[in-house]
Amino acid sequence: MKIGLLALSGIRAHDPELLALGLTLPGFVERSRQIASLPSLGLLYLAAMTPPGHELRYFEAESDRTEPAEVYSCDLVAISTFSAQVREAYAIADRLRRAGVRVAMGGLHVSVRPEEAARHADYVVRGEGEAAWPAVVEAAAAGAPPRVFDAKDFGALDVASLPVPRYDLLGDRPYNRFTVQTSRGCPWRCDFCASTVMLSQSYRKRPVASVVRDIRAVMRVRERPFIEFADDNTFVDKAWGRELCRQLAPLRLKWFTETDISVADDPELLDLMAEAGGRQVLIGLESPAASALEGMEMRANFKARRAARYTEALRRVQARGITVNGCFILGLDEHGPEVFAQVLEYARSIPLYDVQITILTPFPGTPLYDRLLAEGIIEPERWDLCTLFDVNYVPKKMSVEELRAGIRWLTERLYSAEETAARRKPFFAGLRPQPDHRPAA
Ligand code: B12
Repeated sequence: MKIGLLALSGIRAHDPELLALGLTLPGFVERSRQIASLPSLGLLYLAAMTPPGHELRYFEAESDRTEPAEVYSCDLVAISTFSAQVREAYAIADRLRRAGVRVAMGGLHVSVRPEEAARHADYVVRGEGEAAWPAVVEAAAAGAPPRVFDAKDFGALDVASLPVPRYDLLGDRPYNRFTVQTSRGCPWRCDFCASTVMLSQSYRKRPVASVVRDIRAVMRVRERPFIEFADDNTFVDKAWGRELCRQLAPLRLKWFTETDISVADDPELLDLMAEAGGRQVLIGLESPAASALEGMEMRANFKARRAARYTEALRRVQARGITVNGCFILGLDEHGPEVFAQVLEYARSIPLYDVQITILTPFPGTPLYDRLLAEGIIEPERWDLCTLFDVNYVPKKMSVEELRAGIRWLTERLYSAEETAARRKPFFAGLRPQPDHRPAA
């Protein structure tokens, strides 16, 4: 068969006023450009698991979010879904099926709404796709009837046996970053989190040698790549993290990752991260007021317990030349209209190179979604609004309009050229050797 892998990339947001603002603000535009064209790692993993004897092609949807004409020449097309683009994905799937092309769908969204996806796709996979994919290919080749496959029926996935993603299929598309996974899942369970924890609850680290092997495969496609680790939380295990960095150092990479504030507890790890090419870590600080963090992380109340020590921790990371992108969520239960000014003030008071603000988003499948649905304060099935920049629920202590206006107000201030420069200045100053650290003449 001819198998097409169709990725829907790019950024999604609908609030027209926020969009208009974003397009003019330097701090905002910069991050969007960096990430807008990451390839779909999930599809590259499926490609690597495809049984021999089939022809494989990787496609990106067009900039108007329609499918390229060549996908119609495929016998089977695999589409990966996030909630925000799932309606576009369904529309593409419907058109392909009308034209006689078989469609398989997987990814975070359809894993939690398989019955919805089954109305648009021949084959739907719940959970991590690697083990189920050969069975999907076999079903499509045999013209088997539509079916929902559950990863659980194919046994526990051993991350040590993951193949090298087929980066070679990306051809010479102009990606400015490449994704590699070092781990899957996260030991914490934040009620809003809609990342890999949705596919499999367990936290698993990959062997460091496999990560290095995959990066070498990226380097065959791009000699000096910038790597974005597509992990939920990279440095949970500090000893493993130190070993990872030791083995990354000789590759002379630059990389970005998401982790939690506990990296700052381990000075040796921080040194090794810097030596290994760590450029930025994205850390969820979530809220300026610790009270809003109470109970958010449901296993050990991790986030609320840490909040008091943020400043010192962030300083330790940035002193190594690794920038921190601190993330705040707006619209938590405890947040009233005063939160926007509080975040502005707080972000100014702590050492951060970049700031990310997003709106609390109940994604389907999360404990947050179920809670707000039970309370009757969510717009059900408005998946298009699951962008992190749009509002699909009624916050507890402010109106929807106050939340929308507040994020615009904060966006304008946090991402202005002056504010961005002022925020970054201490970072660069902090890198200069301090007088007491200079070697004696
Ligand atoms: C890289 C990334 C992107 C890239 C995606 C590139 C691409 N073309 O796919 C870019 C930058 C484009 C992106 C955009 C967005 N993203 Co994003 N992104 C990520 C990130 C950091 C890693 C995803 C990843 O690579 N995972 C690793 C792979 C291996 O896992 P996977 O994709 O889930 O694939 C596995 C299974 O799902 C399954 N599978 C997947 N597809 C298929 C298909 C078939 C046929 C089968 C059988 C199986 C299968 O098998 C795979 C292997 O096990 C995650 C955060 C995180 N830490 O996970 C957020 C994340 C996925 N993004 C998120 C969001 C909200 C967005 C945006 C809406 C943001 C915005 N406002 O624009 C947009 C979505 C727009 C769009 N185009 O879809 C949310 C999604 C939540 C949700 N449930 O929908 C996440 C979880 C972050 C978060 N804050 O919660 N993102």
